[in-house]
Amino acid sequence: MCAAVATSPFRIVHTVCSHDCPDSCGALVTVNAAGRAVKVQGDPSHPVTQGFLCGKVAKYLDRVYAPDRILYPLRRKPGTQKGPLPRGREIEAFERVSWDEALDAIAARLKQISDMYGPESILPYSYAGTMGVLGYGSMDRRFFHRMGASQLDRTICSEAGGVAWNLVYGKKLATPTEDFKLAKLVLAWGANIHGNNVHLWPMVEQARRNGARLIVIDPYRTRTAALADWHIAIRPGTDAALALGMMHVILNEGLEDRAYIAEMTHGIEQLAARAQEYTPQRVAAWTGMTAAEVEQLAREYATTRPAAIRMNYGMQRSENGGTAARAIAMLPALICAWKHRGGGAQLSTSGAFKWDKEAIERPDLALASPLGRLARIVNMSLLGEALEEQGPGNDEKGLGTRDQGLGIPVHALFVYNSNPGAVAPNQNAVRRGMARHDLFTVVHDLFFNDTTDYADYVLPATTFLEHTDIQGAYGHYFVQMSNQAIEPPGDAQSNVWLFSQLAARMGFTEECFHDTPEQMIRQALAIGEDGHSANSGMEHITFDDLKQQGHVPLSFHRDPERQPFMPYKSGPLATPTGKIEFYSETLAAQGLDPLPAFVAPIESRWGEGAKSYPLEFLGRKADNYMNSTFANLDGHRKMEARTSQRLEMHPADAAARGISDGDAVRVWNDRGSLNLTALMNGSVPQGVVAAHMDWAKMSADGGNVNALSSERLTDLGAGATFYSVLVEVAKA
Ligand SMILES: Nc1nc2c(c(=O)[nH]1)N[C@H]1C(S)=C(S)[C@@H](COP(=O)(O)OP(=O)(O)OC[C@H]3O[C@@H](n4cnc5c(=O)[nH]c(N)nc54)[C@H](O)[C@@H]3O)O[C@H]1N2
Ligand SMILES: Nc1nc2c(c(=O)[nH]1)N[C@H]1C(S)=C(S)[C@@H](COP(=O)(O)OP(=O)(O)OC[C@H]3O[C@@H](n4cnc5c(=O)[nH]c(N)nc54)[C@H](O)[C@@H]3O)O[C@H]1N2
Ligand code: SF4
Ligand SMILES: [Mo]
Repeated sequence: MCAAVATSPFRIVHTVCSHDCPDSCGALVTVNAAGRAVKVQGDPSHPVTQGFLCGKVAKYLDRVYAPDRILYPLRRKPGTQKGPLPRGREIEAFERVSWDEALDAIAARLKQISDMYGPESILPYSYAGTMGVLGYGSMDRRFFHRMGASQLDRTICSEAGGVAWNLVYGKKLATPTEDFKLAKLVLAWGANIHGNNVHLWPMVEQARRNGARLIVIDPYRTRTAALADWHIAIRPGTDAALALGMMHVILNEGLEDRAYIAEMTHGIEQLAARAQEYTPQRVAAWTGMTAAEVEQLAREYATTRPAAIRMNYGMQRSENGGTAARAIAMLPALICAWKHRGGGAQLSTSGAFKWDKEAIERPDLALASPLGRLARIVNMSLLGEALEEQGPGNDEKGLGTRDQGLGIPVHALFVYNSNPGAVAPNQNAVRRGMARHDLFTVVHDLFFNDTTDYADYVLPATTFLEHTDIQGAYGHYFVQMSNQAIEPPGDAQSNVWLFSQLAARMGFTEECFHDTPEQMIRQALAIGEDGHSANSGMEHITFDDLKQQGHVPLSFHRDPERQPFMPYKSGPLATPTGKIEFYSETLAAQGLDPLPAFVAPIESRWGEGAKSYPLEFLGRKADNYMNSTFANLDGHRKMEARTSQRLEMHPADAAARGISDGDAVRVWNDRGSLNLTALMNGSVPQGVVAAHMDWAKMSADGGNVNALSSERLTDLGAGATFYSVLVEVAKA
């Protein structure tokens, strides 16, 4: 792909958009003779990218060449306070140092902390700033395992739904994205396709041209909902009730596929008994729908072939979101939507990518750490608790985080690929923790943000144009090579480089710390003597082919027309019974309900807290940012201006509080408070208010939506509950 026309002064390099998005687009970067990227475009030969990028990444050079990119390692000036710094003037709190100085000092401090408090007092904090296999988790994992640092349970996004899906199906496989074009009914369930997963949209449009209907189940009127045939503005956290109500109707009306159920599933009798409790009337009372609507949805779903559900992670960031996802995941099994090409469901395709994780992460290195074993695990969704409750003076409370209770306070926080100051729940607790004077904090990122304000060292990171990586996806079935297109600006360095350098400074002598990105890509692919990958589904892939072709489908998706991939059409599955599990012995053994049930979230209109805080708050993602990424760029902010710093309200809730459109309002709960401007645009049902994620430091009062979110965890997977939040609102 690096081939260029002989006479052209331009090179075109195949890269992969590494942002945390299901689409993992193939992106072609045009580089001029001076080595500057001049254009980024979607790969037209990639069947899912189809030659276009989303609005955020189409403007990517604004990010790559942003004048405020961090270009050099920085050390906090002595005497400066940790905490919010005025935007644009962050640099005043730091002084430039060389990489050598920074690496020596960081390694020395980490050693000291490890010796004094034990290595588990060091907490790495990372998520999916890059989804590249190397950048997401490779040299960093080796480094922290070898050191004996705490392990991080990466629960902030998709754990509840992931655990739920695996309980039902054993493995995260899904209807191929391209096949949605064959559906006659698409149910977007807690899935903002147009905003978050835009490369599915052309498939949905094609399906609709062939007569398909699009139904959106989302409390918020997203761009997707606005374009739907039917938008069901379900009340937050009530999806399990709706799914069970649909089962009730399907089973009572005999719309299920009995042969498939008998052959492929486990526990139908128990599920049917449970579903009997969920009459359309009861479901209507919880969800805010009418009983007739519940019936209509169930009938339409069960009688249309092929029917495809795009469930995304929105509905599972709720207290009982695991069960909701589990119940929804069962629907296609009940009617055997998996039997028809273009039917089924997609939560994630990630289970199909079998990288050699042992080789790239090297958990065995933990045996060489001072601990001599794998370290404790800290849940990233409890960062505030982990930092606050374990701080000095709180030691008598003892025992670590809720996860393991090892009783070792966190003394060093190493942040990369994430911006916890903006994205982690209970922001005020997180920030109190990060402001601890005795906490040593390193942040590796591209811009000054809500987290760098608390750093002792800020290190400059690279964009996907500036390093080499390999990537899978959670919304398609292609392995892709991302080639380095340009030199990093200033002294910016990749994650792989950073952790291999730090390993040397720590005196780690294992060979693997010298591995180059190419060697690590070969390890991830488990390239054997014959040049082919030994990973299941990748056996046909060679390093050179991948390098040359840019993207290669997984083996089962090579010839979709003649051999379409239809997961779960036949068994056996990777569940304990080998079947699709309606009833889970695994959950029963843990003392949990083996069947799905609707339990109202504690933070919902049915909870005690609703007396003081009667409104359900959705702190949602912005269509034009990627979580907190891009919010610092003017062009992206302009695209987001309509809803930026707004509190979207239903006119009845506003009127009850004497609030008019455009009024300054305060929204608060026990955890925090935000000042926003009321916006009545028909986006939310009564009882629900919504605001978009921004940088805390971009707002007048220095907080974002996570000032309101809680550290309560989901029912399955111990994930974050960003969408189970109660608030009150008043005119400011
Ligand atoms: N533009 C853009 N794209 C993104 C991102 C971004 O920030 N911006 N983030 C990326 C990331 S990290 C992820 S994980 C993916 C996936 O992202 P999703 O999980 O799909 O994203 P969300 O927008 O959080 O949730 C989808 C929808 O669920 C709705 N929702 C909230 N609560 C409920 C509920 O109780 N029930 C139902 N039915 N719906 C509910 C929300 O209003 C939202 O419109 O998107 C990725 N793509
Ligand atoms: N209220 C609310 N909170 C949420 C959500 C929500 O919907 N509502 N969504 C949640 C979800 S689903 C997720 S996934 C999380 C996402 O949370 P994060 O993973 O923290 O996502 P981002 O905000 O995109 O921050 C990623 C950071 O990594 C940096 N980065 C990018 N590439 C690299 C690299 O190669 N190296 C290094 N060192 N850094 C890099 C970026 O500049 C950016 O600052 O947020 C969660 N928080
Ligand atoms: S953010 Fe998603 S849609 Fe946009 S370019 Fe990246 S992978 Fe594609
Ligand atoms: Mo996410």
